[in-house]
Amino acid sequence: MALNWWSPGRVLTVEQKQSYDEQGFIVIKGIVPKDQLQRYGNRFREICERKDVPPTMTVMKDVSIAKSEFVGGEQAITKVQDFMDDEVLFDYCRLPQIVAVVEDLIGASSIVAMHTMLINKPPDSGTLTSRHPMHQDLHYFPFRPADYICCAWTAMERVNRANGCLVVVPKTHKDPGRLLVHEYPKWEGGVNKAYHGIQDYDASMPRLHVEMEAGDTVFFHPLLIHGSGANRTDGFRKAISCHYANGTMCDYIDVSGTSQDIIADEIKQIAKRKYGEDVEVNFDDIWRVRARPVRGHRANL
Ligand SMILES: O=C(O)CCC(=O)C(=O)O
Repeated sequence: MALNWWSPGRVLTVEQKQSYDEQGFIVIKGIVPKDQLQRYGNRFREICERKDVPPTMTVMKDVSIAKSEFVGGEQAITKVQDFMDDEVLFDYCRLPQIVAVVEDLIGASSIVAMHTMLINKPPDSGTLTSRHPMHQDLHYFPFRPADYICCAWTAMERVNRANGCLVVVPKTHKDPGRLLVHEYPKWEGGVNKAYHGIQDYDASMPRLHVEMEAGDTVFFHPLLIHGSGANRTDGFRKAISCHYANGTMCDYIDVSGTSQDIIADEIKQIAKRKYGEDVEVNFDDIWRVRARPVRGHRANL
């Protein structure tokens, strides 16, 4: 089923769909209610205190804090990843208003939540490690086609340049080079685990700071170049996100021998540490374990 940008969606207008197709992203204002954001925030703080953390979840610390003396609570945690087995946080991925927009962008037959994150950007400790290098999310994924994958990223509080809002380079999802080569940036203060950036990133490309209010959501294409700046405020900048894929149109591909080898190896090492060094892990299976249908059946993924 080819995507049709010329007819209105269930919730999006033709203009909104075409804007996503042209720019690689679209912001929908006020789509997640404040009481839901509060629930997710409260649950995040419980997870920071290690309360009922599902075994499949990964809780990541900021590199500058991981190396230093003990810092507790939400000050130390940069990201909670793989919350597909968390009753409260996974509610975000099932929100009908989010799923309806995703259906309009990648097709309605089968929608699978593939990758879930709650990103907490604590006040930068002075090392600038709270930055997220410019990257394309497809670098992390062994499934295609890219046009049938979409991220929903919801601001949990006001996000702006000061606290490190998302920065995007519009239209880069259409570039002929498509998926670029990524590596760890050579930052003096270090960089967080698995935060790869584009190797030869051209900083002269016109970028846009996506300032949003709490509850606003940006939906973006997995080839769109994006990242985020340092949090130079005293507050925590939180966002919750889910990457969805169309489970009928997408299927796994073998990424070995491609520029994705570097991330596939790293993710397999992380999985081995979690599930046991003697467990042979395959990159597709790591994603199969994460995948949860939120509409229709699971199909290929
Ligand atoms: O929330 C952020 O600061 C950036 C998140 C991001 O781009 C990602 O995790 O891929």
